[in-house]
Amino acid sequence: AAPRIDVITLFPEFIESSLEVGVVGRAVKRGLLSVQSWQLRDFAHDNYKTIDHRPYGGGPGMVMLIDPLRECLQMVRQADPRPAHVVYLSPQGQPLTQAKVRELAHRPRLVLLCGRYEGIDERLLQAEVDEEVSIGDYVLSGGELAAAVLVDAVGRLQDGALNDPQSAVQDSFENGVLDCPHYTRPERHELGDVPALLASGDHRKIARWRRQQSLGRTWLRRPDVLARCDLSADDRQLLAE
Ligand code: 6GU
Repeated sequence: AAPRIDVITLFPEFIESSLEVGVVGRAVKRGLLSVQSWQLRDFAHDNYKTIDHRPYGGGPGMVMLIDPLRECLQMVRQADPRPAHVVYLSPQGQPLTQAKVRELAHRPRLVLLCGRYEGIDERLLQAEVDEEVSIGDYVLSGGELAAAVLVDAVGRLQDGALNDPQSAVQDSFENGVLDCPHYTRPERHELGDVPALLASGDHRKIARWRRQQSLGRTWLRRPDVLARCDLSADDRQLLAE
């Protein structure tokens, strides 16, 4: 069966609308990936559909209640017999990287918990969440955008999602460094010419040039990424040129 992602959220339309378009929308339509969203409010216990309350200890904002989330998760788990890997999207999580995306893309079942307000009662997180993930060092008003990011990054890696599977291998970060520059027609333009080497047909030289460009712009733009990369002797030579 295709991998399945369940998203627990107060804004299911948000997740659903992002699946109507693009590479991942097509992957879902082709049945390569199944994505289901769940309205947390449906699991509230009162007529007001309460899913949050004021924090113990005082302070601003609201905290999401344990029980609606727990009952929702129970239904989500029951909807498919495969064991679920539960991810909570929050700025306190581990940073999402392409390596993490690849790892999550191999899981048959993901459940994404989207928080709003100040967060979720810590006891629910301790009991039910396998890992906490952040999409970067800035604050969003809720986890939905982060969940959509994760669904997209994981979805495009599913077998058959990309028209050319080679394109996933070429991406920035897939080989540890940033992607090289790209050019298309026309070869000569008011804004500049395409580097002659790319039109030469010399595939060895082209591959070398691209690798050099990748390394060079990683050095300039993301020295942090380059520092964590183990470069070959050839790579070091290319960087030095
Ligand atoms: Cl996963 N959630 C929220 N609310 N803000 C974020 C985030 C997640 N990742 C970065 N900022």
